[in-house]
Amino acid sequence: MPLTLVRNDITKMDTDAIVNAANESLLGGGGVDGAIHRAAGPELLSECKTLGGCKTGEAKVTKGYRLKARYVIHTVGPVYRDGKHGEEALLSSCYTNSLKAAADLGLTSISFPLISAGAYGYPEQEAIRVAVKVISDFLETREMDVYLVFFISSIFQKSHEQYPELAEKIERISLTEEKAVLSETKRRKAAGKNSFFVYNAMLSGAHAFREDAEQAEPLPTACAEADSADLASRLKELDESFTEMLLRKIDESGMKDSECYKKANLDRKLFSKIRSNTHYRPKKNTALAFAIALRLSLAETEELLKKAGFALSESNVSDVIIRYFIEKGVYDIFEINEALFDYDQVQLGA
Ligand code: AR6
Repeated sequence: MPLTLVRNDITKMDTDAIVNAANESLLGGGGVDGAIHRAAGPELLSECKTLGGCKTGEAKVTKGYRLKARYVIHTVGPVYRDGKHGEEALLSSCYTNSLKAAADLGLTSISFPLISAGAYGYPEQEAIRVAVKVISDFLETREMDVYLVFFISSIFQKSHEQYPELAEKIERISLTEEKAVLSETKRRKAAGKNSFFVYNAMLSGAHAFREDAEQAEPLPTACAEADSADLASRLKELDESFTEMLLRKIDESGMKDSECYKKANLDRKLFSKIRSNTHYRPKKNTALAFAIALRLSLAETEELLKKAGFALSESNVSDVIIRYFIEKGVYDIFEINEALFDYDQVQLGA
């Protein structure tokens, strides 16, 4: 799960480290800094007092005390003036130095808040762009589960403004879904059933991808019955499998395996499992992540999905978003994931 965007309070994140958007004194403050100190307890401030502050763009490590995270990595973002005072370079080095500190400690997971995007006034969309760029560059060469944690959901409205045609398509689906839910609720009421269905329907919409568990398909076994000879011979002539098509497409693209799974926002372990099993059955979002990494056309994406037993639907919000980006020729998985996140959909790869 290399980079995942989540809505949460960072103090609740169960990762090896969480990052604090601190100030140069490291003696606490408001915003995320205040929340982390409150949740970690007074021992955190005692340790911070021994560190002698921290310069803007740098990072210092303490223990996590009462937090779930074992470590807090304190970094100091720049105060935003007009974007012409080295703000981007300083903000980038906050992420780079925090990731480096985590890697030096041998950590495998880390959560970041949106550094500088609160009291320090960095424009939110710009701050997101810098964060995603530095983290994804880092993940090109390192393995780590990185979470970018958004506290207030309303700040993440980029997709609605940036892709108005997409917003329209999704609105149409939502209206159709709403109508279906309402009429099902009416029907259930008339039949004296409870409205649990509504809740369930909403959940299954948002988490549709999670339901199709990743698994190895059982190998076809020989059929003993004489009248199943035809079936047996068909099974022997199975078409190219998902794994076979994936490996072929990687070869054709000239990419290295590691380049491909990193572009797909996937980790090495999952890729090795797929590589070593010709009949591997991936989750739908894993298959889609590879389609994006390999810059497959819509037809090729459909073909790859079909091999894993899936299709792109016109009435599913995630599918409409992914189809939209493929049609536009946008194959940056992080840009697509931002839109999926914005519409409360499960992200690709992660
Ligand atoms: N979990 C996740 N994100 C949070 C949380 C939380 N609990 N609380 C706030 N945010 P800010 P800065 C988000 O102001 O801009 C402090 O006083 C918030 O919505 O905390 O780097 C320090 O001591 C925003 O998106 O940090 C410094 O003096 C992001 O975290 C100064 O503020 C950063 O907002 C640092 O300012």
